[in-house]
Amino acid sequence: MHNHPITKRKFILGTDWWTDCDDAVAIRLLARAAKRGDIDLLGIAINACMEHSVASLKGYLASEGLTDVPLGIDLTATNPDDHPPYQTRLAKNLCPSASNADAIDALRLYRMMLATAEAPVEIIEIGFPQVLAALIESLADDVSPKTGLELLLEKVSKFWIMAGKWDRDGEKEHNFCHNVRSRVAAEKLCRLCPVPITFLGWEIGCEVITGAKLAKDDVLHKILVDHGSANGRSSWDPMTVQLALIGDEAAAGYDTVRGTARVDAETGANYFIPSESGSHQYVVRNFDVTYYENAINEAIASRN
Ligand SMILES: [Ca+2]
Repeated sequence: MHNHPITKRKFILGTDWWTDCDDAVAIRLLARAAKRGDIDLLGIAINACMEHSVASLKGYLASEGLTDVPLGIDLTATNPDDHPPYQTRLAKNLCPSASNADAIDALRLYRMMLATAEAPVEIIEIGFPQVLAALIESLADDVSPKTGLELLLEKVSKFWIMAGKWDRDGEKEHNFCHNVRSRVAAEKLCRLCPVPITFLGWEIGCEVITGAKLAKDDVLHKILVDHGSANGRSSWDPMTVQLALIGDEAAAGYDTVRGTARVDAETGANYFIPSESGSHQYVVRNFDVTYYENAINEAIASRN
């Protein structure tokens, strides 16, 4: 008799891991799924760069029981004026010897993982889009003789992206609008991405507040406190990760609108043209906010 191992779904996460704390809530969801063995977490690429970016994420992942997740960072995406207190605390307490030099270049991480992984891989993005745009436009290099487009077409089945505001045309959301790089990259991402994208927009996560019920000694609780969100935080990033982990928009509690998304490279404003043949979708909540709050709070609950 043959044992047929169940193929685990494989994910690469992109995160800004910046001043906000919803990335940390999202990463707990992903880390727990990986720790349980439900998924393979191939790597995490950080697309904002501060003094303690890598050390704080390494420390946080270690506290979640993950010590061998490959990390990448975009060292050019500097935010030298930002010193999120949660990052300083995590780095100091959990990974004092690490630095940003302990991660490889974020684009290289994507290309390495896609070159070696078996298809299908799914990409989750809860930060800025410049590394994904660079991946789409990347050429053959020492990592792979294939272009980024070829790697994506061969290996990636789906993008799950927190970005945009889709309840009205012409809206501006932070991940797309952050700076010139993110605006230009967002336009390219929407125009050139060769695989389907499901977007979770700002309007979906804003009123969904999670993380208020954690134990006082939980690392994630301290992150929320450091951010000034002891009573919970909007759930843009955790809802996106939860949606990706469930892997089916309807099963995760959403309707979808299919069509083609576009971003204005100058302003960062996003637009959507509905169509049956479009390769983009954005989600619309099917239930009351408490449905999503309860699902996430349960999945991130502190352990004794
Ligand atoms: Ca984020």
